[in-house]
Amino acid sequence: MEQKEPTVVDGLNISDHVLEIRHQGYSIVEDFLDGQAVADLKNAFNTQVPITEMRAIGTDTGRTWRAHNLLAKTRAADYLFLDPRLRAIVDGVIGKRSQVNVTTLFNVLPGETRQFLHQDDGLWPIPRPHPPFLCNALIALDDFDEQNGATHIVPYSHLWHDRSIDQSVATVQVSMKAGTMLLWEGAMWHAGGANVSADRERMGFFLSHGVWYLRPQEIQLLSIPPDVARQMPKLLQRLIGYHRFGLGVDGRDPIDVLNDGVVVSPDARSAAQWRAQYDSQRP
Ligand SMILES: O=C(O)CCC(=O)C(=O)O
Repeated sequence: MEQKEPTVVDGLNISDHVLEIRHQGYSIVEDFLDGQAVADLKNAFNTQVPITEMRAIGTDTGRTWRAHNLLAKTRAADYLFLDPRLRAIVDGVIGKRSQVNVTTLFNVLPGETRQFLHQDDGLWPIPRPHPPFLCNALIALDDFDEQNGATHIVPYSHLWHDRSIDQSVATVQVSMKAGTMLLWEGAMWHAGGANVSADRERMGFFLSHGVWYLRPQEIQLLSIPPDVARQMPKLLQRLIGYHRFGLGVDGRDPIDVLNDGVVVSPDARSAAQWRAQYDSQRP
């Protein structure tokens, strides 16, 4: 059988990562960001982004700070969504024309407890088995290790369509250096770990993509005001939901409508006007 050439983007073997995600549920891209990029993101997040305490997914200590809806709050991360390596992996896992599902910055402080194991695709009531429809990426902005609560994952569990999880199942904790990206298929069971370190925070940037035809968890079209969306590069506008689909907005490309605010087709006229035109053209 003829071997297909692997897809390589900016030196990264995309085919390998896509196959790993399909096969074992996750994959790890080392050195996805360099030290300067990590420092810039941390600085932007520490100074620009309003944070809330998260009490959910089995934790109620308030020791996790979270900011969602990041694309409404900072421009510092736009380029990550456009990164050709990330785009190629997402395309390979869930297909082309995906959209942003969730954007989250989190910082897990010492004293935080472990989350319960959960599947991110469980929010959509779609019977299993189903094709993968979420591709998640988590970029470490601090070194993650067992002390500060590195993410727990259950490899291969994205294929467990016929059983619910036993919360005491064996997990793997993903230790990774700042700048590394962990990717996983939305059906894989995972959980944030307990931060038992004395004084080490664990900051991460979570970007989740979904297929373009399901409602994203964060309604990007509402969460990001049009004034903000207008400043974005066109590809990012498509990714937050201004994608071409069916009739668009009265037949127009949603990006044209974002730019000019015209929601009624310029060709549209009342039936009386159309009738008058037909009548005037009648021989
Ligand atoms: O803390 C982590 O590493 C993962 C967090 C997570 O899965 C979540 O908050 O849904």
